[in-house]
Amino acid sequence: MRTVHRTCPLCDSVCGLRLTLDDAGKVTSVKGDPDDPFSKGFICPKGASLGSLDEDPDRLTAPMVRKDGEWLEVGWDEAFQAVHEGLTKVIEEHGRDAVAVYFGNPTFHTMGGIFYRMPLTQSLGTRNVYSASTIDQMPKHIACGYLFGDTFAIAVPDIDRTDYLLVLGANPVDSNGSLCTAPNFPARLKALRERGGKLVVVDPRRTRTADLADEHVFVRPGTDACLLFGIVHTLLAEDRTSIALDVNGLDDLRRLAEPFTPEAVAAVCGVPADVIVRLARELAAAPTAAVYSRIGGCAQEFGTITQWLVDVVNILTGNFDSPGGAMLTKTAAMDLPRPRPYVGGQWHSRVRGLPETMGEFPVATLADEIETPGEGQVRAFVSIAGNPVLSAPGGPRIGKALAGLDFMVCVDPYLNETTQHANVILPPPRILQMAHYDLLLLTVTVRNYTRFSPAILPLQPGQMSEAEIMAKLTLIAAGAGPDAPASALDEQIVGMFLTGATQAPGSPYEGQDVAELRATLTGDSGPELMLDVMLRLGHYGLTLNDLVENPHGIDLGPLVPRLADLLGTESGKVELAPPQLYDDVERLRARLARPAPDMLLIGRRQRRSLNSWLHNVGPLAGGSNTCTLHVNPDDIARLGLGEEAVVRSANGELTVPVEANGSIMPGVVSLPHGWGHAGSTQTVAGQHAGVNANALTDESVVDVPSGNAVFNGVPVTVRPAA
Ligand SMILES: Nc1nc2c(c(=O)[nH]1)N[C@H]1C(S)=C(S)[C@@H](COP(=O)(O)OP(=O)(O)OC[C@H]3O[C@@H](n4cnc5c(=O)[nH]c(N)nc54)[C@H](O)[C@@H]3O)O[C@H]1N2
Ligand SMILES: Nc1nc2c(c(=O)[nH]1)N[C@H]1C(S)=C(S)[C@@H](COP(=O)(O)OP(=O)(O)OC[C@H]3O[C@@H](n4cnc5c(=O)[nH]c(N)nc54)[C@H](O)[C@@H]3O)O[C@H]1N2
Ligand code: SF4
Ligand SMILES: [Mo]
Repeated sequence: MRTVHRTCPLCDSVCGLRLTLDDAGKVTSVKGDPDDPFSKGFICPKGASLGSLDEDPDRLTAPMVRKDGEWLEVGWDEAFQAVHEGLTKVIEEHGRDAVAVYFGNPTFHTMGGIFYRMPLTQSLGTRNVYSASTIDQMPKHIACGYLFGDTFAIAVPDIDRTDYLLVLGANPVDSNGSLCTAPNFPARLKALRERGGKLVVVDPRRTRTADLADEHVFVRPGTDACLLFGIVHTLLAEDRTSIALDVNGLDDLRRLAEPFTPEAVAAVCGVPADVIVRLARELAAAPTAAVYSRIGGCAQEFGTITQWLVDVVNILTGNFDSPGGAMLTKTAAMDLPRPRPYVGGQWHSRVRGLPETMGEFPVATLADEIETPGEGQVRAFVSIAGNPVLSAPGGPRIGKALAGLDFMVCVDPYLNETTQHANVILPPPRILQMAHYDLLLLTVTVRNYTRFSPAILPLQPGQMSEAEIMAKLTLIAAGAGPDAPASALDEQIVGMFLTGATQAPGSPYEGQDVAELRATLTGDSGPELMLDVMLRLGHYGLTLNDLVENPHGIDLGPLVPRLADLLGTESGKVELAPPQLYDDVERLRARLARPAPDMLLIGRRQRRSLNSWLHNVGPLAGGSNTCTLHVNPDDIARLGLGEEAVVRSANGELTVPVEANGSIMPGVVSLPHGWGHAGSTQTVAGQHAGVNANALTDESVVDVPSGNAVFNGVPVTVRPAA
């Protein structure tokens, strides 16, 4: 028996875990790590089943190649040879844009995924780059790009010190938080109230987060932008602003907010005008306050305006970049390099002409690019840690499109709804065999904090680390062939990092010798060496070794104001009313006049689920973790619904079990996503298949500025199943 510690890699909360293993390396218990200064022993049911997940017998253990419809286990050499042949043929015959790449959510929870995302993208040299960002948080990036010139100037609510928290479209008690890394969210929310603060939740469902709040406000899905404009309008009209930053565009903001009086937006949002006015006054009057919004305020028709106005309210009330308000994390690793100021729409997608954002096209147009013939048609697909058939809007259509490709390769531990269409699947090893560092999630922590976890179990003969798999793919895409060693690429990347730092004016490494610096680095893999450089160049001058010596993590103190480090606008000021959003405000104004459809569909994250891929873990299955349609009892009576209902949208139709639920707003139904495993070879998931909610969502509708998918506020009709 031995006890080991590592960060949980599953969600954004980065909880420290304490695991015990037997001599054979089998996990015998998983508990929260009480010595982690940030998570302090917190654990959720998912983290607690990390052992079952890690040891899932359905995880792939060897590379798989599909020949004549049969899956065969092969060696790595043969697998990479097949990838080389498949990709090279498409590139030679149709050019690099004929290869599309997709990075799914777990890409950002593994070191191999994060550190090789850029190298792989660059070596593929295609414009067809897609990621889970455009089915998730792209509106937030774009809003910050326009406001602050920096797509990563994403502020988090200073939840441990704020006096007033307004949560719009997030349910952190079930999701454990997102773009706001705060282990044990429930305790932090309770503490807020215990110290006399106020918590308000705006959501079309009375969620478990709302249950902890002082006040819950129902909002009609997709109308938060109107509601926030009503708040902005009130703050400006009543002269309740206390702007503490150097801003541009206050008059333009006033003009844009003019039509959105509380009275004008009330009917659209379903929120009474006097409530909107009161929320504005409370936000202005609170000693400190923060507005926080996630998927409900991103993956909807006006996601970018919503996210923009979230920070506008934070700024107008004097609560941006100051303690107790919305603040920017000061990470241990150096800030990731990115172009500033942000410029979007540098090129456009071939079929629908949708603008590129942060170098990506919207996942909502992936199927168009695969299906539509012509110069630049996508014929090969590289999927890293993604399951777009279940997770992207119009998912079933993506499945059909993938089936018609010339070549497809996936890096994924499972044979699932997406990877079944691949020619080659390259499985990463077990979770406990991977070192862990949350390069991205640690940029949005509510305290400055860092933690690195070395691999707990060694790789066995015949296994390959995810980093090495990614490096090999990168080399193949770059034309170096299937036999080029991964280590050569690692050294090249580390060398580039160091050379850049020796040449950057003001860098701690300016003018130093690259070879000498390289000799000081430690780390057991390419990503670890890269991390060591990023830590050494970071804000605290830490090294990887410092992190190894502190296996429970290091508390780096409360958040401190740091907008000045990140602000990248041309004017050097915060752009309160970015001209790039004017057209979209017009689109929103038109929304004010649009009649509400009879029923609107929203999503629902389940506590013991994680997008599409934890449904095969026995201890998490069943109970509340099933795929049902939540319907308000009044709607059940009005529509005469029985045990099952037929839900129809512009895109598709599903028959689903009905679950009466008084906490959902009348006129709204909720279906969780990530289900639809019928016919799956995954034993447990196949038994609790559920249906694919994204058969109903519509890829032809996007949040215009970001191209983000619309999962919330989808017009549907609901009728009893025959
Ligand atoms: N209707 C609706 N749809 C939604 C949402 C919604 O709210 N409503 N939410 C959206 C959001 S926020 C997101 S982030 C997306 C997620 O969209 P995706 O990332 O496309 O989907 P996931 O279900 O997270 O799929 C993760 C894949 O990674 C694999 N995987 C797991 N661990 C590893 C690993 O360590 N390495 C590798 N290489 N692969 C691994 C899993 O087997 C699985 O195939 O879904 C979106 N879809
Ligand atoms: N248990 C669990 N945890 C997860 C995940 C999971 O699948 N399961 N996924 C992870 C991922 S990838 C992400 S991105 C995060 C997401 O983290 P969250 O955004 O906190 O999670 P959701 O449950 O999607 O919360 C969205 C909330 O918005 C509400 N909503 C829907 N439409 C609207 C609207 O138009 N306006 C408003 N105001 N509210 C609306 C929904 O009812 C829901 O309560 O969670 C992460 N954590
Ligand atoms: S909250 Fe997230 S990080 Fe923490 S134990 Fe649960 S799944 Fe893991
Ligand atoms: Mo997500």
